[in-house]
Amino acid sequence: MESKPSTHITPTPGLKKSFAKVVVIGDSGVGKTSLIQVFENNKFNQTFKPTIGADFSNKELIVEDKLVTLQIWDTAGQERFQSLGSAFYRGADCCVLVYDITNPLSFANLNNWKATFLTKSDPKDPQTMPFLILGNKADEEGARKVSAEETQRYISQQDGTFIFFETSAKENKNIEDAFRELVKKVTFRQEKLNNKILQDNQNAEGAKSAGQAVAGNTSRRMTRSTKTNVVLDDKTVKAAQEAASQKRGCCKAQ
Ligand SMILES: Nc1nc2c(ncn2[C@@H]2O[C@H](COP(=O)(O)OP(=O)(O)OP(=O)(O)O)[C@@H](O)[C@H]2O)c(=O)[nH]1
Ligand SMILES: [Mg+2]
Repeated sequence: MESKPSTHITPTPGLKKSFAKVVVIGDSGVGKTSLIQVFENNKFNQTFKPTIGADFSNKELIVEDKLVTLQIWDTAGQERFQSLGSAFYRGADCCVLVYDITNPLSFANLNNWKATFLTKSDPKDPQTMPFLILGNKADEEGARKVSAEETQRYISQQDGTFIFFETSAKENKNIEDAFRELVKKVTFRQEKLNNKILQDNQNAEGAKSAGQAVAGNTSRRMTRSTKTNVVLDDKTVKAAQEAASQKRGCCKAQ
């Protein structure tokens, strides 16, 4: 595995920053490396040099009010490297699935790639994991074997978040647009997951404070929970009261 040079944007003051790990997978020869190189450096290479293991590089993009650093993992499509998977996939925020519109087998294999990705990356919330599907080599219209409708049909049968673009690394077609759409989905998901973590923490803190308050020293504890902005609903208070009374019951019995 090798790390490639990063492409940087000088940040404007006030711009929020975020980070996303992007894993690019698909059969060997579909154009994963080519798409990434065109996206990052606008360079297309006609010669096929299969990726060994995986490479990663950083690319910065400004999307809406955020400067997003994409850490893009370019993985090898060749079968002999598949046992290396987990380390590259772990912690991914999204997945780019690439097929070649002139190669039906590469399209048929998308489902296996997707399943492997979900198994190896083991995300917290697999249902909301964003997938970007790229039907590459769209410049080879005469040799097309997979229609856009077929891909749309495949997507309509899947659960989850899918974006689809036909791209050409050779003609630099749709690549940046596709990544921008992906970043929007990733950012949206990250915000939702962060809010959920925040909410869970607040609920836990709220239940803890309520339990302590009911167990004794009510006024001091309630002041503390007010300070941390914890809003206690009736259910939480009741659960805390029950927990506190059970604790007292247990202690009395001893
Ligand atoms: N016509 C055409 N050829 C392309 C396009 N993208 C890639 N290629 C060619 O397809 C071949 C394979 O491209 P790569 O990007 O190396 O494929 P890969 O998916 O990274 O393959 P592995 O690293 O083995 O997994 C190369 O010869 C590229 O020049 C495209 O959009 N159009
Ligand atoms: Mg490659």
